[in-house]
Amino acid sequence: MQFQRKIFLQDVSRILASDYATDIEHADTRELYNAVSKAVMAEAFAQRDAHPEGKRCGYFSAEFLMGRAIFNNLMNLGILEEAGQALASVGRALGEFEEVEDAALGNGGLGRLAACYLESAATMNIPLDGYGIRYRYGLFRQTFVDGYQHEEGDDWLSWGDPWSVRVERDAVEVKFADITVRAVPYDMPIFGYKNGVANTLRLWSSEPVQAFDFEAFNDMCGDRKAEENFDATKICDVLYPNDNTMAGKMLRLRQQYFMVSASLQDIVRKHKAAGKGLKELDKSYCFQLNDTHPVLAIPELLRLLRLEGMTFEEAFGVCRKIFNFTNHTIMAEALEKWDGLAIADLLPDVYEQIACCQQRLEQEGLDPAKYFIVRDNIVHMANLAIYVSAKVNGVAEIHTNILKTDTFRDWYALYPEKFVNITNGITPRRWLLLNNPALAALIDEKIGTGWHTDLKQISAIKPYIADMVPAFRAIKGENKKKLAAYIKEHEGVDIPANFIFDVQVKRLHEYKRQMLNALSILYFYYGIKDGTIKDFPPTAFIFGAKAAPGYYMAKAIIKFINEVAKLVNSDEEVAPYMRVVFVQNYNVSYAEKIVCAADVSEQISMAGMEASGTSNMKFMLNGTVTLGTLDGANVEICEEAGAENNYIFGATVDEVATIKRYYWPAEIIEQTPALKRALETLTDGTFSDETGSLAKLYESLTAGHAPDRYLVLLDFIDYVRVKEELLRDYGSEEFWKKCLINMSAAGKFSSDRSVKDYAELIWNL
Ligand code: 26W
Repeated sequence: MQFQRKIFLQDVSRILASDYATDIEHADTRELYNAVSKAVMAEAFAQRDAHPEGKRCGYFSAEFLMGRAIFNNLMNLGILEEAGQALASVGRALGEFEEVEDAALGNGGLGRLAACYLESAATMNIPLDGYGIRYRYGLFRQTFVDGYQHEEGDDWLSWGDPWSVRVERDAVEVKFADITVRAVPYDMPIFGYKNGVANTLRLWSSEPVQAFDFEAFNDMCGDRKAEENFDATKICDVLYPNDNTMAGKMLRLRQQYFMVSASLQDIVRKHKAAGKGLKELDKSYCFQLNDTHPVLAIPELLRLLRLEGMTFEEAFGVCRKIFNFTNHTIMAEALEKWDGLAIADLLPDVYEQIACCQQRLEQEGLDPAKYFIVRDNIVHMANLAIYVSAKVNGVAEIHTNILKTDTFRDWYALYPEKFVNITNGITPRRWLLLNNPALAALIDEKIGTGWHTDLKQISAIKPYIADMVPAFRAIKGENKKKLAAYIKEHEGVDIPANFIFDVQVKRLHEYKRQMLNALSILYFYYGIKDGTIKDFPPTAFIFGAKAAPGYYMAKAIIKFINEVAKLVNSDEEVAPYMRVVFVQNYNVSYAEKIVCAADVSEQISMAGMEASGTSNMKFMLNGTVTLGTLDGANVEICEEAGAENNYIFGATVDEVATIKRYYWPAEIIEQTPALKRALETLTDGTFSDETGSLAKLYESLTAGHAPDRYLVLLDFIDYVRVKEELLRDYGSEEFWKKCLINMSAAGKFSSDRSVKDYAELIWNL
């Protein structure tokens, strides 16, 4: 984008005057943020390139975890420096916008992946648009009170939403059995990196069909209308904070239908208005279903096409060409199943299409024990998606293999050609250029800038690795100082910047095994205290994670780690060796600060459980070694960078399968006194916990008919062995080279590569 300082400042001043009755000198941060953003939006619109004709893909997702837009947008428009200088020239600073709230319309990996894909598609000039929900409140804000997680509403719109445009003319009505609501789209441009491309993220907001009915309100019997108003806006009120667990709530079903119905009605209407026939809809569009959350799109499109006069078979044929399905987890509790009666009650016409799909499946004469969409009145959304989709994909090689051989093995036997793997990726713009400009500049200096949009080129850094170590260390050191200062300010904990930064940041889940990390910390702590561990390399153990508000064990683990932190950080004897901090409200913006400052990337899920992981890729790209299991994309990270340059431990997927059959952790505990000691802190009064949640945690690991579901205790010994080896390697020339080898081998994990794979293998764009 062309940038002229004078015009830019004039635009900002004019918006400040018209919208806020203020000027650059007096505007508060929020006012200035809105004015700057709107000025850039208007200019980007004025300078936009013509929209390319041709087939487009719609990425249907209940979540888009966009984070903060302003810095990324200025960067991608190529005006980050200029805008910063312009503001500085009038006594303001871009840095002020560090306060701006993230758009956290997603939970974790699945939502952030959608955001990376939109950015990469725009940068690769692939016509991909996102479709989702404009939640009034995003993922909750997390604080800790006495070590327990507290949740508050995430009022992200209080900062304004200058990057979205409300498109009144595209509003549609969405009908439920009991109520009709109006869906109004808000379009957010997704700018490609310095290429003039803007794709769209279209987020739907629900509103009452009629404007407020004052007469009905005055007339006290007007209850029905009042209720309608209430229900309509409620649909988009808040993002469900569950990650990996299905809750069969009617409101969630409404959200899912609302989003896909609005998107498809809009698309069908536009297609018809362009004078094209609906039998050719798949020539103009294809849709990617981001997990099962948007799978109601299938029966909804069937319904819409039949309303237009197509037969079921004709409509089914279109759907089978147009839809594709991505699975993001194999956890049984995450696979969505809806009560058929609930769907039939709320959406009778949609349910009818689901029933027709089931009937069609039955007519194929397949084994009904293996192939069903509706069984015992339960609708299995993944089965519906697989049956009707053209392509089904997993998100890392190991994950796709598990889908083929286990989770969906019967479907794979039936449709082997449907299943493909597309390994996840991350955008190197946000996750290196933006969050780690000094390291990016160092790479540019050695190999030029081609890697910005072709990450494979980063391998050209290999010959320079030995020379780069001092500069790399200096950059990492600076990033660590900044993070330490930020943590001091926000968490009140002192982290010496010369300590090793050992980091585990991701959603809190038992399968991700934050507990394993926590127990190892106690093991080191007591080892240092009783002298069995000598010269422990000074390490700061850093955690960040939100727990779903209803996930009891996850919240207990947060409490436990906060208690461990309190114990360690208040012990002067171990102060030279360790610190522990659990940062509050971990989000995209916090991740940007953490990822560039980490020395160790903890990716320690039980093998087979983490579909891919994407933070593992972010750390790798920023020159961090992985301490991890052979799970998800860790496997491919080792293939690319060499297992010898990472720290791998624990049972493999095959071992997990055999061990689980006879697993009994009591023996392990008895044979490992140091582990026993760490575990007993959960019950022996070391920590205060009036809720009894720590005792429950102890129970889940040691008691019941299936203790320690995720093999924390089984992998413990190997984990601490490899972890100690890593910490003792730290600081050697060899160690720094490992960091840089990982960075140089991260090419595969660009989401540019992922979206190109989708475009080629699935979307045929
Ligand atoms: C119905 C409730 C629910 C909500 C979210 C079920 C499942 C989910 C997601 C599938 C959870 C998720 O984010 N999965 C993660 O997806 C990432 C992107 O593919 C992967 O990298 C992670 O390994 C996977 O856990």
